[in-house]
Amino acid sequence: MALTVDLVGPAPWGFRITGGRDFHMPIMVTKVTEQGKAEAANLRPGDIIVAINGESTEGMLHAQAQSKIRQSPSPLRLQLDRSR
Ligand code: LEU
Repeated sequence: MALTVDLVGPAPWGFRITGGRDFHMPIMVTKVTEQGKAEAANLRPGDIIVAINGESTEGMLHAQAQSKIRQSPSPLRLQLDRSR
């Protein structure tokens, strides 16, 4: 299922990611901190991040995705693909 979440900042947002072009894997949420901003926005481990503030993550290196998330203004808008 495709969905969009808006995280109310500022950073830190309270989640971790894995993947990226350099890992030949999609950018995926691995950990959501309890009572953090990501949890408040209902971000979940396993969510695939398809776009960051409207920019497709396809072809993004891991460090590039991290940097865009860290430096995002508020809100941080993530387009997600959630399998369950
Ligand atoms: N750990 C960072 C934070 O919670 C996000 C990461 C994807 C750069 O702000």
